[in-house]
Amino acid sequence: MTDHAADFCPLPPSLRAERRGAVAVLWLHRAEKRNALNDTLVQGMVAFFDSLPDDIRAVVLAGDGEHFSAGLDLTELEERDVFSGIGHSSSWHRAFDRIQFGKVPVVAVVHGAVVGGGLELAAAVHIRVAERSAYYALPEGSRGIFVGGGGSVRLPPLIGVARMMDMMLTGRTLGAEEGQAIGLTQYLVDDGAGMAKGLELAERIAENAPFTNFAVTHMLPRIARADPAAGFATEALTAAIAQGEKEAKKRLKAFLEKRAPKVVRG
Ligand code: 1HE
Repeated sequence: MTDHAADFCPLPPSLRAERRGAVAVLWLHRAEKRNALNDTLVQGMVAFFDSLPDDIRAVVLAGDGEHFSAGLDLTELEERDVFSGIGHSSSWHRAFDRIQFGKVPVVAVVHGAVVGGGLELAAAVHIRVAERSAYYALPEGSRGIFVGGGGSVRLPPLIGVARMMDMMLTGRTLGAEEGQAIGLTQYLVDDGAGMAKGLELAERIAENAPFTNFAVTHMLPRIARADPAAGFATEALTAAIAQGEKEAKKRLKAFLEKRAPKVVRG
């Protein structure tokens, strides 16, 4: 891959970005510390997602080395008073929110250890691709801490409260096949094939109408959590706005004039 770091904002050495057409690839680039997430790295991700060039339509997030991420950098787990502890956890919430509710859809490619804050990070993206080496754990229990990167909000809808309790209380790890079977990941590929799959998906996503991608990533999760009456009303408004977009009219016309591809079984 060619390095086009100049396309993006300055990043800390623990992050590395590349452009592939309309897709940006962001690498956690701290393999010597198993991509442990320190504050500099987390704030670097905020800067990256906030300043994406307008022509970037999707992002792939991956980890260098043998593991996606070892989670919170435990060397930064200094003694904090309650108030600054809340501030620290909130800073992760804000950072991961920028990914989940950012400008474009994000695909994570995970492999090796996807643990603690690394799993919380993976839970904040829109599509997860796992290589067979991936395994998931929440070692916070054994470290005497608690999830603080939004895991208790984002993981239960993906894997269920009971499974999350089991992982946190007993240290149980899930393998890549288990993660795929329970819907934590959407794609499972052989080791080494994750980036190609992630790029293929991101390139497909980048072709969608930008408003549809916005509606799917920003509106759908909120509608899904709303009470049904508010959900139906919000869905109707979102649908009406989407169909009023020039891009939708162009795409519908192309289909009706037999210029657009049919839906075929993949
Ligand atoms: C680290 C970290 C880290 C590795 N913080 N430095 N996360 C954990 O409890 C997971 C802790 N890490 C591990 O269990 C293992 O490192 C791995 C299974 C991920 C990888 O094992 P391995 O054998 O490939 O690597 P290693 O020899 O254990 O680690 C290599 C180096 O990375 C070593 O540093 P070195 O200077 O001795 O070479 C490790 O100290 C360093 N390293 N993981 C800091 N996490 C917002 S709340 C979220 C709460 C959490 O995320 S809790 C979960 C924390």
